[in-house]
Amino acid sequence: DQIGDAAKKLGDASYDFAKEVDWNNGVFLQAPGSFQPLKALKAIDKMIEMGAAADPELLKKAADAHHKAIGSISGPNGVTSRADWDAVNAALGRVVASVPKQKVMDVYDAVKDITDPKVPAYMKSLVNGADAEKAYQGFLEFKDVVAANQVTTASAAATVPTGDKIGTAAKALSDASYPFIKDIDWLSDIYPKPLPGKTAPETLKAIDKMIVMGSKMDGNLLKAAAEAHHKAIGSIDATGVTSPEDYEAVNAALGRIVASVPKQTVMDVYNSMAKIVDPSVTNNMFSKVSPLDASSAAKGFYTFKDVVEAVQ
Ligand code: DGD
Ligand code: CLA
Ligand code: PID
Ligand code: PID
Ligand code: PID
Ligand code: PID
Ligand code: PID
Ligand code: PID
Repeated sequence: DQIGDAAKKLGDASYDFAKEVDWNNGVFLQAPGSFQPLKALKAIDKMIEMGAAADPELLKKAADAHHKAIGSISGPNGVTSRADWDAVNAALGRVVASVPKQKVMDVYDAVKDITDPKVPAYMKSLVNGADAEKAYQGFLEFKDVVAANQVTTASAAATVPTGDKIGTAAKALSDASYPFIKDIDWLSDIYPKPLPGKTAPETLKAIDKMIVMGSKMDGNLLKAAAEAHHKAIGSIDATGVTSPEDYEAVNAALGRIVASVPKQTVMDVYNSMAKIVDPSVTNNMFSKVSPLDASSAAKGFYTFKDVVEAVQ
């Protein structure tokens, strides 16, 4: 297709730049400017809306392309192969073309709003500047091909199951865990801190398992989960906490996407995360909330998971 061909040209223009970026640099975990959690949440909300509008099949293929690209990483900078670099660009270009232009621009504008204007120049200063400019020129040509292949109307909303066992169980889980949710400091700057003692390649392994799980999920249910998060973001209070009803809808939606993949795929995520999350992290989280609320939430989760497993 045209986007695939254009991605090869983009690769010619951008792979030198890709090789020069230190993908293992911890700076990429930081907010791109001052820490503004509520504004950042707005930007993420725009990404969620764009994700929910995208073609689920093309999202899956993009996830697969990333999984494959992780498998061909080499060298100290963590760069993927030339062929996989091109495949990721092509897959993302197709995702972008599957949503109306305005949804893409809304993400750009919202991210711009939390990005310090000095950030792009700083990024450029870490690589060969001429190669960055060549890559950007390639991106400008690529985006014209994407725009020429772009849909103009958004896809239909997801179908949300009703009266299913997971929906019923989500009510009980939400009642048991909402007090805990209210105890958590959602606006804290602790969450974007690096995991103690873990390198980027180690962390990427666990993220790879999530990418694999995402790719196996039912596309309609994943879209429904994105829509539930978007709605929940719309009802947050000043501390960042969503309403009980929207919280329940998020739990139900997430239970359903978990049930749509094999148990082992879920356990692969859990086990790979358990390897990189030191018990000190969990204990620190626990120390900041009411222990009774946390254990009620945990009990609720362990009951919920049996219902999920039964329909999995
Ligand atoms: C950049 C963009 C990269 C900066 C990286 C910031 C992104 C951080 C994302 C953090 C979000 C949080 C997500 C994670 C959450 C974690 C949860 C726990 O360097 C601009 C200005 C605005 C920059 C900010 C907006 C970037 C938006 C990027 C997309 C958002 C996506 C995604 C997020 C991430 C998550 C993914 C899953 O646009 O951009 C560089 C540009 O900066 C440079 O400016 C451009 C002008 O816009 C353009 O008009 C033009 O002037 C150009 O061109 C210069 O510069 C000139 C000529 O016109 C060209 O023809 C050519 O010759 C060129 O020069 C060659 O040099
Ligand atoms: Mg990504 C984007 C890393 C998994 C879906 N992703 C980005 C970039 C960053 C990144 C490179 C955001 C920061 C930025 O804009 O830099 N993703 C990244 C990693 C992983 C991952 C490390 C780990 C596996 N992503 C992942 C998965 C999905 C996505 C699983 C779902 C399938 N990701 C996704 C989308 C988008 C990203 C939809 C974006 O739109 C965003 C992005 O790239 O926006 C431009 C700048 C970007 C780069 C350095 C990448 C190359 C960009 C072009 C080809 C050349 C460079 C031009 C110029 C020099 C700089 C960019 C200017 C900009 C205005 C265009
Ligand atoms: C400028 C000036 C003009 C020239 C110009 C110009 C540049 C405009 C630009 C630009 C626009 C632009 C847009 C970009 C958009 C990036 C969008 C990224 C979206 C990320 C998402 C992440 C996610 C997911 C995901 C799916 C999940 C939801 C999420 C489900 C259902 C200024 C050059 C024209 C870069 C969507 C993918 C996993 C949230 O206009 O003179 O330069 O860049 O998890 O959804 O699972
Ligand atoms: C524009 C203007 C509108 C019209 C429009 C428009 C276009 C927007 C577009 C577009 C946005 C867009 C985004 C693309 C992003 C590509 C990002 C590629 C990332 C590749 C990576 C590869 C890799 C790896 C990996 C992980 C490793 C690092 C690597 C570590 C830690 C402008 C059409 C709406 C194409 C990250 C995955 C293995 C490098 O908005 O008018 O057209 O395209 O090895 O991580 O090692
Ligand atoms: C400039 C002027 C214009 C011309 C121009 C220009 C240059 C702009 C540039 C540039 C922008 C730019 C951006 C780059 C972005 C790279 C993003 C990389 C993201 C990598 C990640 C990696 C990771 C992980 C991971 C998970 C870990 C955290 C991490 C935990 C819990 C100035 C040329 C346009 C290079 C996200 C995945 C392992 C961080 O604009 O005229 O030159 O470069 O380790 O999670 O640990
Ligand atoms: C233990 C001991 C026994 C008792 C027991 C026990 C506990 C086991 C547990 C547990 C398992 C477990 C699993 C959990 C799994 C969580 C998985 C999260 C996945 C996240 C994903 C994120 C993503 C996306 C997304 C889609 C994108 C890709 C991504 C596309 C196509 C120890 C109690 C049985 C909690 C998938 C969603 C946006 C990456 O066994 O005696 O306690 O918890 O962006 O994909 O867009
Ligand atoms: C298990 C054992 C196997 C069998 C199995 C199994 C089950 C795994 C499961 C499962 C995992 C799972 C995960 C669930 C997670 C629910 C998470 C809910 C999150 C809700 C949030 C709501 C909100 C917001 C929001 C953003 C705001 C904060 C809030 C800010 C900054 C165990 C079956 C495989 C259900 C976060 C979105 C508005 C609070 O593996 O043997 O069954 O379920 O307002 O952000 O303000
Ligand atoms: C213990 C012992 C057992 C019993 C038990 C127990 C307790 C465990 C616990 C607990 C675990 C736990 C975990 C918690 C996790 C909270 C995670 C919150 C994440 C929030 C985020 C917010 C954000 C943003 C956002 C984007 C911004 C960055 C942020 C940018 C660029 C010990 C009870 C089981 C509470 C990610 C979204 C706005 C950070 O196990 O016997 O009690 O709690 O602002 O992006 O700025």
